Amino acid sequence: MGIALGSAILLCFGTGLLSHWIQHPPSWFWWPAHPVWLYRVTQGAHVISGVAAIPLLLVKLWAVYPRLFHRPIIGSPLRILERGSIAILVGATIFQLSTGLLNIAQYYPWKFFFPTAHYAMASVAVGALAVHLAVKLPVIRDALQHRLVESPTEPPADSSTRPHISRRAVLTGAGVAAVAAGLAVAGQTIPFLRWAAVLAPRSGYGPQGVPVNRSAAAAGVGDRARDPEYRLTVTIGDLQRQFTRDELLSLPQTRARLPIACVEGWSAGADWSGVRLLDLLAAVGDYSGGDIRFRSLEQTGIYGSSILPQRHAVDDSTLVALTINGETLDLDHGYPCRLIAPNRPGVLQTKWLSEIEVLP
Ligand SMILES: Nc1nc2c(c(=O)[nH]1)N[C@H]1C(S)=C(S)[C@@H](COP(=O)(O)O)O[C@H]1N2
Ligand SMILES: [Mo]
Repeated sequence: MGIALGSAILLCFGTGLLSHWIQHPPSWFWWPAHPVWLYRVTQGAHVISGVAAIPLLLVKLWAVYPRLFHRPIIGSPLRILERGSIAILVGATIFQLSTGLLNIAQYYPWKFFFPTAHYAMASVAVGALAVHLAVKLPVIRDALQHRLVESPTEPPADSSTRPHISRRAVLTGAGVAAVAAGLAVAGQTIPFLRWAAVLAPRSGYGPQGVPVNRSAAAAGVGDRARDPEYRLTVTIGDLQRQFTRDELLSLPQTRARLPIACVEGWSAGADWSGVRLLDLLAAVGDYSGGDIRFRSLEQTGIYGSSILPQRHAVDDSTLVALTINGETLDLDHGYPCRLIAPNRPGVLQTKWLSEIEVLP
């Protein structure tokens, strides 16, 4: 159980850290534009491993909870360290898995900012896990070296008050539950498993075959997005130019097949067309490199702007998209135009663009 749970938690931690770095890149961090589906896979793995860890954690807690009442309750410093780290590990893990589950259901019954709290608590959980593994190393080594034998006639003393269930039954049950839980969300990332995605709120189809994260009405941009006076402002240093949607359509159009991969785990591929970012910049002035800021008509909220690293900006498939799956972009998908770039988290694919600016 420990190995299965630990593997799920470490996979979840690693992919979560990666997603955090992509969204808040440290100076040393490097994330490629290709393959375009990589973030889709890592973030899908993040959510699937997190959800699969829930039944594993429950079974593990069920298996060990009688030890909570072992004497002495406090004991030696080593024992305090052992039990203290388990308390922190269990608390932090329950926090991570339950808030993560509520987040993918888009239900936020709390006051704190989810990404910050989830990121901070991940360090606590993994730190406590490291202490726990260090303290238990002798037990783990022993358990892995010796084949454990079932002894249905002689249940261990501390389980005498509980019905005896064979190890095999517990492990099989936990495995089935973990696979079922994983399957229940996997369909939002893996198309042929969509039928099984009963726990995946975004696995259904939205307009033009792609789910919608935040609608134009929710973002309060409907009127300005449809306004005939709409302009997209593009700035490179001292140079600035404004484009109507028709002017964008009159520039050379480029097509790209790219997924939207939401941090919440759902993803969907789509055929996009619009103006290649490099072509748009060339219509304004000389782009000599640098990161690029995209601002939305949506001015409130943290998803109203995003920064695109130069590596993605120069990629041929990075578009200011005007169509999706052969149709004019739906208002909810970002009409009049939106950013779509390869191998990026959905939160950074800014919709309802109003300004694009090359940063110094
Ligand atoms: N302006 C703006 N752009 C946004 C968002 C938003 O809330 N506001 N949500 C982002 C998120 S979290 C995702 S997953 C994608 C989803 O794009 P879609 O709704 O077209 O599928 O849009 C991104 N772009
Ligand atoms: Mo998202």
